[in-house]
Amino acid sequence: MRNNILVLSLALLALTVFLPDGIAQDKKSSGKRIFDWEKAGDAEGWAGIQFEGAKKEFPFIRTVAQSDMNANTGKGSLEVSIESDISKYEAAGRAEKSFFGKPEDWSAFKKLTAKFYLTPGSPELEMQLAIQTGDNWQWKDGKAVDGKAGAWNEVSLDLSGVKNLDKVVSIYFIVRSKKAGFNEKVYLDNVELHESL
Ligand SMILES: [Ca+2]
Repeated sequence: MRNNILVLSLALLALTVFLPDGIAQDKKSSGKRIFDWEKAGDAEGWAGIQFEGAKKEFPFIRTVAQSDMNANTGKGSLEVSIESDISKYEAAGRAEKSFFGKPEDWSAFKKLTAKFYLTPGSPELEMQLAIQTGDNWQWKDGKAVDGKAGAWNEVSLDLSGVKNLDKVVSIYFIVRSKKAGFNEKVYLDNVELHESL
């Protein structure tokens, strides 16, 4: 019996020490992770802006792809490539994931968070999360956050008071430039839902 306990303790110790980073971080997280981009080549349904009409307002996202260049959790993230035109000062880019056809129920949650990485030397960029809910696709966006270059930053969206949260039809990651004219890659990772603010 004592031997069994010893073996079990050693096994648990080994697990704690040798657990891969991603799994260890899962244990520490307080939220429910909904996007992590850990599978090579899998953007998890995310894309650059899809609606032709909205492209006038959000013209800068060129490509969106899973990447192993930078990660906040695990080894992968979503690489969002942006190309800003000098003539479109303060316009924004938008990456998105549609749940249309299979809406998500987020009614148990109060906050949505995501981490984004700006490369060292990145121009000043501002990030914002947004969602659409219900049959009339009601738009709700969060507070815009100034990103710090060379660091992971957090952006969040307060879900309390959002109507039709049991029917989330889309989620958006918005990038806005305060300076015109640049080519840049921004990394998005660790998108989580939280039960408290
Ligand atoms: Ca990840």
